[in-house]
Amino acid sequence: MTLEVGVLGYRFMGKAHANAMARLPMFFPDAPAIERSVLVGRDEDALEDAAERLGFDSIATDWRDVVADVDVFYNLGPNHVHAEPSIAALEAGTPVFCEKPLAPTLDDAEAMATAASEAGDDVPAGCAFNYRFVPAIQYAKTLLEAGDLGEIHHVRGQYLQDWLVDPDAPWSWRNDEEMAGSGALGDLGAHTVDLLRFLVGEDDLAGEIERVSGHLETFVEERPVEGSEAPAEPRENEDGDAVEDDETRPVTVDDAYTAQLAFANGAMGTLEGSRFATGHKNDHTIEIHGSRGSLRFSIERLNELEVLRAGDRGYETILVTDEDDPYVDHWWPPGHVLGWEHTFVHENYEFLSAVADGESFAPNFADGLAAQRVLDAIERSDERGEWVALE
Ligand code: SOE
Repeated sequence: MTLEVGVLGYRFMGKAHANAMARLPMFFPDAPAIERSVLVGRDEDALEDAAERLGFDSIATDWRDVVADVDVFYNLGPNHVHAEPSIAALEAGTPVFCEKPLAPTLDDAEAMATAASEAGDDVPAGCAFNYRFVPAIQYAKTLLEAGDLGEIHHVRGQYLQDWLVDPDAPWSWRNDEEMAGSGALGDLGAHTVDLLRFLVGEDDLAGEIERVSGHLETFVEERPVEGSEAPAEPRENEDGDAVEDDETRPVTVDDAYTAQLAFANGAMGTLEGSRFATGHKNDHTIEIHGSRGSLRFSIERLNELEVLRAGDRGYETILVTDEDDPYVDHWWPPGHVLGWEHTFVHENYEFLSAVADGESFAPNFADGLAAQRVLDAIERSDERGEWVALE
């Protein structure tokens, strides 16, 4: 059977997932057969063009016409359109793959997780935390699970970008609280929190995150609108008339955040995410220190894992490109490195296989919600100026 896939969104994430789907039959011959059936968006001309480039058979300008008719629905739109279409799809029994953060608000994330659990385990609802699918990260997880690092004391996660350090960088939906929910916190922090949960939260190494302390900052309060990445929502005045674009729009989310975490088993965590880290383009770094060793990973060197065992005088850099490393046998001989886009191929392979087999998939909406709870608590902690416990 060929799975007909409907995809909402055709910009950055639309391209990343369409590329992944196109690679699947070439490199993962046991992946289920899929058809890039329908691409969904609002602007018909832009959609036509994107559907042609990204290999979709047809277009639709209303997701309501699509979610029940396809075999799988991908929600790759801005955060404020994650909840309604995803819930409608799940209510129709259609599996959903939704980009991160799961939703702009905790309420939306809770509603989405409820819809997913009501749809049942044979209707997978995945949250696209693609960094779980880096071979070096999965290798790190096997070391942690084997107890190689011992008792976990410190976890550190930094996600540094600099695309907003220029005050004239254009405004986009990512700068708007209603559309994005939060800024660096949700966009970058969601990845970091999920990776730490994946690496040390499961298997009871560090346990759940129990308390957080957060600090959020907005450095530039308004930005020019022109050339923004996605068209802003059309705005209306109180009488419902369209309002012309201003020259600038306010930035209503954080540009950067920091947080401290306390884990159930006593481990301490520090997090940082910024769009103002000059010179850092997409630098997602994870460090973990245990009683028997430490490890270090950065997405800008995603084929490598640095490992230090107690007694060593420095880190050993392991190139995670051997045939028996996760996913590598599908690609090139050892040493022929993989890139960022491969993480999307791996997650699409796992998700679509789960759909075809009617099996559960992780990371799922419950994982998306768990990350959202941490982000929400970090935001509340910043507002209150005190540590906040997670319920
Ligand atoms: C933008 O900050 C962004 O594209 C994120 O939205 C992605 O999730 C991350 O992988 C790269 O940076």
